[in-house]
Amino acid sequence: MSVTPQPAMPKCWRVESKPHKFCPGCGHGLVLKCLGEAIDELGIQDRVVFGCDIGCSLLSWDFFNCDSVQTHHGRTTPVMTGIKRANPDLICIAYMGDGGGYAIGVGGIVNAAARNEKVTVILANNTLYAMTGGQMSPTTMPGQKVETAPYGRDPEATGMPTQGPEMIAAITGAGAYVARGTMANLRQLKSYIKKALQNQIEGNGFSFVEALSACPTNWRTNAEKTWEFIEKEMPKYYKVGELKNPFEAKKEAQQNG
Ligand SMILES: Cc1ncc(C[n+]2csc(CCOP(=O)(O)OP(=O)(O)O)c2C)c(N)n1
Ligand code: SF4
Repeated sequence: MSVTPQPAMPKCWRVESKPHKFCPGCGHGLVLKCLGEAIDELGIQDRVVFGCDIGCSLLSWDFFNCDSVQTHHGRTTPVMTGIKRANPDLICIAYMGDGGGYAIGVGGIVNAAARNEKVTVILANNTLYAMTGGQMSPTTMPGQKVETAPYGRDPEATGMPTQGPEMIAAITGAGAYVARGTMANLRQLKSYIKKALQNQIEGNGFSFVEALSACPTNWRTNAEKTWEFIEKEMPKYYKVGELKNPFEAKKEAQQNG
């Protein structure tokens, strides 16, 4: 009898909710795969509370075999902060899009970051409001055509794209972990997410990872153009790398005696 090979899934993924509900080619599934593998490797599934926002991220409400909560738009960080403060042994993960995190939820993120709350925020930046049909978001790039800017984003009228990790790195104290990864480099993205979780496990401070993510449906791109956008267009405005790494800082301090 032949056995149909099954795709490898993280152990903490909820098999009953797969195949998932994202569009083909969507970046959310890849970011959540990195998160799932990081949870597995750290052995923290029983301690995780996963919170997702409104927007396409909410399609992950039943993604994991972990305690999960779906919040009002932009309110995931404060909800996770409350749960963490009530039970510091839990590992609280807030998952959202750029609209939820940098527009309607920016107050939640900025204040949690400024207080160095010991939660982990993972934000999928796909440069627009995807779930509602592709409107301009804070991370839409200059010249990028979206539903509410059909001639392209004009920075004179609407400003330059929000640089989330750069902003959060500037306002967090010692012990914060801040990075920007991309779905074009999943190994690296997973390592950033793993460090962001490890940082929470050690109780060092706020942890934040932005992931450059694709929305082929609203970008109206085929597979080739999607990769071109992710690999060539997004890095023009969004630099991939670690901005704050308390593990490195600790190592350097030890080396310097
Ligand atoms: C308070 C409030 N305002 C507006 C909306 C409508 N709304 C639902 S999803 C969404 C955009 C989500 O965009 P983003 O957070 O970037 O996530 P994505 O869908 O791109 O993953 C908006 C504006 C809402 N649900 N609640
Ligand atoms: S609309 Fe975009 S972000 Fe939403 S599920 Fe589809 S591809 Fe993903």
